[in-house]
Amino acid sequence: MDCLFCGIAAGDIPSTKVYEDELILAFRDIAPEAPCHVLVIPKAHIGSADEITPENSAVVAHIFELAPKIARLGGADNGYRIVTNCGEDGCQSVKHLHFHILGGKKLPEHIVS
Ligand code: DGP
Repeated sequence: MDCLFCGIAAGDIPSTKVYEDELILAFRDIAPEAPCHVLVIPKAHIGSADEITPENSAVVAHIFELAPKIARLGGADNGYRIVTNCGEDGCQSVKHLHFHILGGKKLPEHIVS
């Protein structure tokens, strides 16, 4: 499968790592929209939020358990926002489940402008 984030998870494509363990990788977004803009991915391929199932959802819980630590490591020390885009209307551009952790500044109140 030709997947950019699988390539990053495997270390074949370079990224700026923020956190890694056996299940997940967190790395800085290539086009940051906030001082802290970290992407958190499961290492095992899941296409999007649409593909989360009872069989693979433990890694999603793991990501949310680690989110406070990853946010702090990424530079968000006064709160943060977690976003996942899904599908066409959600403007998902990379078809590997990822959570944006955004912070390091006061974010816009409205997510949809
Ligand atoms: P989304 O639109 O939710 O699918 O977000 C995909 C994000 O991935 C987008 O904010 C830019 C980021 N991105 C795309 N290609 C790369 C890359 O090669 N390296 C890194 N670090 N981020 C990337």
